Amino acid sequence: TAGAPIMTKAAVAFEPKAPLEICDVEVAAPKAGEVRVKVMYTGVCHTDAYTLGGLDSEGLFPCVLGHEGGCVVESVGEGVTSVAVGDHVIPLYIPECRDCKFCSSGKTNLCSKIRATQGSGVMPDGTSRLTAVKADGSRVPLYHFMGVSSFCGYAVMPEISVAKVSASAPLDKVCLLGCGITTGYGAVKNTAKVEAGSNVAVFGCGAVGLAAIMAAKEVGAAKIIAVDINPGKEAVCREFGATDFVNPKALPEGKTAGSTIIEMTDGGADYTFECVGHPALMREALECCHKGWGVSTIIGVAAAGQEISTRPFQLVTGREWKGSAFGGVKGRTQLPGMVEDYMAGRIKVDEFVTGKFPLSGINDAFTEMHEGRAIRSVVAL
Ligand code: NAD
Ligand code: AHE
Ligand code: ZN
Repeated sequence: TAGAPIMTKAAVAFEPKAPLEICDVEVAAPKAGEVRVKVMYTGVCHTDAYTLGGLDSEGLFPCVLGHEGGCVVESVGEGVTSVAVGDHVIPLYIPECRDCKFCSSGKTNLCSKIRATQGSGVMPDGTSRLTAVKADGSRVPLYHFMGVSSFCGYAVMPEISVAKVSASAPLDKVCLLGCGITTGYGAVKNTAKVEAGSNVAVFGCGAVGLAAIMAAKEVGAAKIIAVDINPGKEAVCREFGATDFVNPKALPEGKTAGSTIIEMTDGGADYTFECVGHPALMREALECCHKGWGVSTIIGVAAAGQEISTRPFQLVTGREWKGSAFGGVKGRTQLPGMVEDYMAGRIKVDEFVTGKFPLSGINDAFTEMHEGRAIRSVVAL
């Protein structure tokens, strides 16, 4: 019944660097302005591994990770008007309130409405809706993660944190639009605004990098140079649109990916994207941009405490350093259209799914990622 807590299973991160544990979790009813969703499927993003690895300065434990959900609204709290029970939704780790200074600016997708509480692992009223219930009956309150926590049978979030999408779209695929695909694709189209005929280099070819390659091909980029230390990625990069593949580990002595890209592009790429999260690679991606106009976009998330550096002369001479979160996409406004683009065959989504796992196998999904075998694993709740 609406208003009652629900018992479900979740993969709980009790501490950093430990495997997730499948536990009974009680999910409280949505309060005013909130929705409770049944999570049908979730992707596993590198950011989940990053936070589980203890590298996130905002990481809080014990928590329920996961932020790439494909969900159905189970119940709504008082005053919710934008979605109803039964709607298919994709949770948004960047909400869209359409009211805050950021949403109103027309300049960014970074809604600020609930960012502070979200970063503290709680709902806007300062409390959690998630409690682990142990075999002996003891109760352990859990933190939410990125305002989503999709490694759980049910999740609760404010209504501004869900995008209603077509009910005919398969949730085991479009869950990936909740982060990885949208991020790389949007970084090319919204953040860097790559033009036809440009030379593009993408550092790191996981789901985020491949989505950047896909978008670069769509906009008609000339050269699309994929860079990855995993030689097994070459074939898929070319399928997604890469014209060239550079493995930094297989280059002749004295050459780097950056120097190779500068040679291949007569002085530097017009646009580069860092999709790994390593500050040294961010520098390399900036410095292999073309003098005068090259734009490098940071997408990768670096470990707590790390910083980027370059000679200021790199910027003085016309290179631009940018960053992109969720591809600059305003979720409630733009995600439904991305789902339509997928349904109409204009963007790939199925091709990103390399494996499916039951919740009980979620740690194997992390292993697939760490060992370089996965683009995206999808977990069924
Ligand atoms: P992933 O693990 O699927 O892919 C990373 C790829 O980088 C792999 O193919 C790996 O072989 C490659 N790689 C690793 N080290 C490399 C190196 N030194 N040089 C070249 N390639 C290297 O990860 P993902 O899910 O695609 O995420 C990529 C990054 O983007 C992560 O840092 C993640 O946290 C971040 N991310 C950011 C946003 C955002 O909104 N800014 C959204 C999603 C993910
Ligand atoms: N919490 C980290 C930063 C993590 C981060 O940069 N997150 C990205 C999304 S990664 C998705 O896989 C993001 O969108 N950030 C915007 C935001 O507001 O968090 C830290 O350094 O503290
Ligand atoms: Zn992510």
